[in-house]
Amino acid sequence: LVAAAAALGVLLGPPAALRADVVTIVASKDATLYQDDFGQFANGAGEYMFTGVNGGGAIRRAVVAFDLASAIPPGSVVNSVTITMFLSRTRTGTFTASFHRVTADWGEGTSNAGGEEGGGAPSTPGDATWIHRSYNTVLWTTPGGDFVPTASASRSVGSTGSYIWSSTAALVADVQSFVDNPASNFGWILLCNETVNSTKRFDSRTSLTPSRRPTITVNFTPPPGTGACCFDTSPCRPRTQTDCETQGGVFQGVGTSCTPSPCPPATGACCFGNTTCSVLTQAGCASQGGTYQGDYTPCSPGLCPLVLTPFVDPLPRPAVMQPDTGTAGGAATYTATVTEFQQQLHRDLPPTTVWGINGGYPGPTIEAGCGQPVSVTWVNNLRDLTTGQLRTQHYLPVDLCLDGPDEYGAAARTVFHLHGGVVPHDFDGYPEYTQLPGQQVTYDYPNLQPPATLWYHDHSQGITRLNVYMGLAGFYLLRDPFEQSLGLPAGEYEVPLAIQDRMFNADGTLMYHDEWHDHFFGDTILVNGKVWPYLTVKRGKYRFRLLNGSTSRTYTLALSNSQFFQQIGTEQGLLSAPVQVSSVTLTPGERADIVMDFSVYSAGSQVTLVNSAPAPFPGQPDEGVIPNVMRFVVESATGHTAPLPASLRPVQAIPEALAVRTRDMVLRQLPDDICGGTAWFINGLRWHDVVDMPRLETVEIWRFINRSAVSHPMHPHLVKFLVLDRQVFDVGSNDEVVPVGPRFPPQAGEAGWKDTVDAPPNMITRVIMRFEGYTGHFPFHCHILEHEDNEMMRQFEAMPACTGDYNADLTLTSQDYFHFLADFFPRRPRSDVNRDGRIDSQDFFDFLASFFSGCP
Ligand SMILES: [Cu+2]
Repeated sequence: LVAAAAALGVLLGPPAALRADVVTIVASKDATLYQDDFGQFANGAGEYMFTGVNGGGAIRRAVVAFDLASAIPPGSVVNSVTITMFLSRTRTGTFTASFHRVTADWGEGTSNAGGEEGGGAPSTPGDATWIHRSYNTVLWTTPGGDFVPTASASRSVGSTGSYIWSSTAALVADVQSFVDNPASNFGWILLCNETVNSTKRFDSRTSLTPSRRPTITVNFTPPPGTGACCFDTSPCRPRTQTDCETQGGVFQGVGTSCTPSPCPPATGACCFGNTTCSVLTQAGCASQGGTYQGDYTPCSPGLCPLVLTPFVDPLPRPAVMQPDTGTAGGAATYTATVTEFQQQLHRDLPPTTVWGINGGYPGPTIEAGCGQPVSVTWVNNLRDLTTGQLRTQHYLPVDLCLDGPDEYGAAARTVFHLHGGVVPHDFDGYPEYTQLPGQQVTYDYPNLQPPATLWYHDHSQGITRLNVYMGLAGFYLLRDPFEQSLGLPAGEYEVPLAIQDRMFNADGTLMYHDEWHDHFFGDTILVNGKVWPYLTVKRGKYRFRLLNGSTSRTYTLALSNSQFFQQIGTEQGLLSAPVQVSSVTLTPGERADIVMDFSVYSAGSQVTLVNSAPAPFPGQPDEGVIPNVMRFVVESATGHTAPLPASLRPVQAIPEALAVRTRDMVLRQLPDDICGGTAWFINGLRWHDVVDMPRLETVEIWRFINRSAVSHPMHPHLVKFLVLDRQVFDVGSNDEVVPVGPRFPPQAGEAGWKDTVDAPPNMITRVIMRFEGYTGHFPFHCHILEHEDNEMMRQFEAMPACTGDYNADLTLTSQDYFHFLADFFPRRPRSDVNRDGRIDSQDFFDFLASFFSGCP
């Protein structure tokens, strides 16, 4: 027997010593259950997950699971378990966070909130949400997740950093049950104190920082007959010889252990800037100056970030648009043709497919003179670059649920709005009057308004953000002899700067969300279509027409040396006098006219235009900031050195007493009963709800009451306004807005004629304006393009002045009615005054009755 046993021993090798092994593995899935928004929101693919209660009183719970079966062979005995999480963002306070075993399976979809991720994103199929185990087919038995009431592990979590939940008997029992029965492994749910504001944000398994991903470390004793098994693409694991070889590993012998690993050192993807990737060991990657992406990560496409060096490309100056007839700067006609083409947006980027006007992104600048009409024929000639055929589909993914695409699908529609222009309704770029590829329209711009830094951009219903992102924007500079007599820097010393953020794929193509999101924030800043360019300047003054042409991003612009500069104008023209400032903040759509003096620098100096505005805005300091904008390189030549005039153009205040009406515009995010999730609303109404009918030749005060957490840059078409003041408010017990504290007047740089204004969160922003110009429907909207594309755009009807003379011949005749009706109804199929679905004579009567109501 002894001999037989010895023989058997020789046959099987030495008796397997039952040695403990240790594995650490990253989560295989994770998600956040957001209690708010009725289970419509999720964050399956996000970088973060949340637990605790947010400022609005809504609970968040994180769910996380680990693929233990692939790491721990069946029959193992679990000895100890720890879970490690990285807390990357937190409200002040220390709370107990507890893992509970989840008792039902759940999913992780492709939803990705972006930004700080606190609000989640619209759910995608398979997502776990507050009510769904798998959106939107399988529900939890109990909303908020099905889990064991007793915690398996708890600890307190306070400030940011790495936290380890120590081993407990319950945690060991959980893992043992997962190893014994892998089909029962649904992971854990992480609960935080749910009675107070306690939000904690942890990095998820898709964190961009691999060391911050959730991990579980299990100490276990593998069953007899197993040994270390080495793989090329995953770490050493205990296996039986048969299992090891079946799975493509190299068996190291019964009783061998993975702790320490006998296998060759791990390799993984190593990134070398500009998307180059090699599979190397961590040490090899470091020695070659690369960035290691983690053990066994493959070099998959898009893994390595694009690294673009700032300030290597000269700043492009948009060309001046050349007229077909007349002269640039005077009365003229133009053809502005929209096409698709490729343009190099940075030295190290492959050419990017963009849309532009007359071959340029941004489009060429239209130079115009006050009182000298300009006519522009806007031609939509968007063609697929590869086939040459007129586009039947947009270049970017179109969210078909939004107002506009719900009717027109993914068509590559365009329509141009002259932002800040006082323009008749028919030529204002009404969002529904879009042109398809192959179509064109001629707009007449009367230029009967003071000089201003105007800009043109696409305004197509529901796809404005996509069209502007593709490049459809340009300057329209309106001048008059008075302004030109002031001796401001001109010619080569006057430079328009269109500032926009973008994000690129590795192949140079523009990256944008597939579905509508609350915001889009790019990771690079372009000025006039170049990423982080530089401008060589002479030693003297430059006039910069700053435009924030971004979809969502706000900029607070300053010089890197904190040097002061002069602000001389706002959107709608010059200030009454130059204002010395150290920074200027521009929300999307806002412009500032500034003068910087480079005569104070020595030749060869460099000074950078930097940005410090968080995204979203106003947000938290440093959050989401892209600091670089562009750089100025000072050469030795002397430039424009004439002093600035002490006064510019007087700004005549409108007395508040002249206002005939105050309108409240409440800005809120609300559930969207059409597309699901939430959308942004003005007074809870939508585009087709036309209830605001200001009369021409009257003055009104509008109060933008922002009941949301982000700034909304509000822009009414047709009119210019003055900012009166801003005031904090509380919300009373009956949901009423109660102003508190003082009214803050606008800062000096904002005390001019404007057409777009920052309405900050939790404040009432009051503006005063005189309605002048033209009757008809005009949009007013938030200029965060994601917001205006999803309901934060409505329209007012500018009613005729109480003379009510449509022919302007000073007698009101039946001809006036005919003209008015002919103009009114053909364009407006939805203009059913009675809202009974039919347009009939009763509608005419009702309309005319309201038309002149309120007139003396
Ligand atoms: Cu907004």
